[in-house]
Amino acid sequence: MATSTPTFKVILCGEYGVGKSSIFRRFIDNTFTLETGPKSTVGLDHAVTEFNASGTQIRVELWDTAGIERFATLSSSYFQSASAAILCYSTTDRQSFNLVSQHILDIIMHSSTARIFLCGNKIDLAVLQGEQITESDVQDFQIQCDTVLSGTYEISCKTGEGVKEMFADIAMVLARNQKYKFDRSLMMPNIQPQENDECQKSGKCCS
Ligand SMILES: Nc1nc2c(ncn2[C@@H]2O[C@H](COP(=O)(O)OP(=O)(O)O)[C@@H](O)[C@H]2O)c(=O)[nH]1
Ligand SMILES: [Mg+2]
Repeated sequence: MATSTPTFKVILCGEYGVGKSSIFRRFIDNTFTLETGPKSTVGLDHAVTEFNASGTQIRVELWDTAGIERFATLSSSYFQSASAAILCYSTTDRQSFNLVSQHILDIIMHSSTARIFLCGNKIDLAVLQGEQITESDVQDFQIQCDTVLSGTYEISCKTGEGVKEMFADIAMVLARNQKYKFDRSLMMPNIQPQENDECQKSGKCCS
């Protein structure tokens, strides 16, 4: 694995039980378990996978909360230098969707340059139980959030539907940022990063 391959830290956020560890498990080895809580924990707090996004090779380092959110608030180191956050809710749990805006505030407060991707999980259950969060709920929320969200997805960790596509799309957005930063540095090689330039320090771009 080439060490020059740019690495992006991506964190999983959202309420307990929405399926963050299940997304993490799909990311690691594309498996799924109906176990919950500590039993569903993979035993790692982060894992790395390489993506080829339209010819640009990048590494995504995905971080899971390991269930801490059930008992305590996440530490600021969890958010530190994150390039992106996958903010999850369950499509069958309205409360988890209602709390998304609170999580957005947390992410922005701790990691002002992280891109936020909204992910509705458990669409397989929505088919069986009737959808709690509809497409128009998500659209209304997107309008309220204006430019805060970089993407929205609906997935099922159980069936795997939409999971690979979501990661490929997030990798594409991150790779595009990287390419933009690289092109800009070629055009303006003499411009040095400012002391307080978060984007430059963390290797991210806020375009
Ligand atoms: N039916 C269904 N259950 C899911 C899905 N994703 C996760 N689960 C289940 O939801 C529960 C909580 O998932 P988990 O990944 O531990 O959530 P976390 O607390 O956010 O990490 C577990 O029992 C999972 O098996 C899904 O897409 N469909
Ligand atoms: Mg978990």
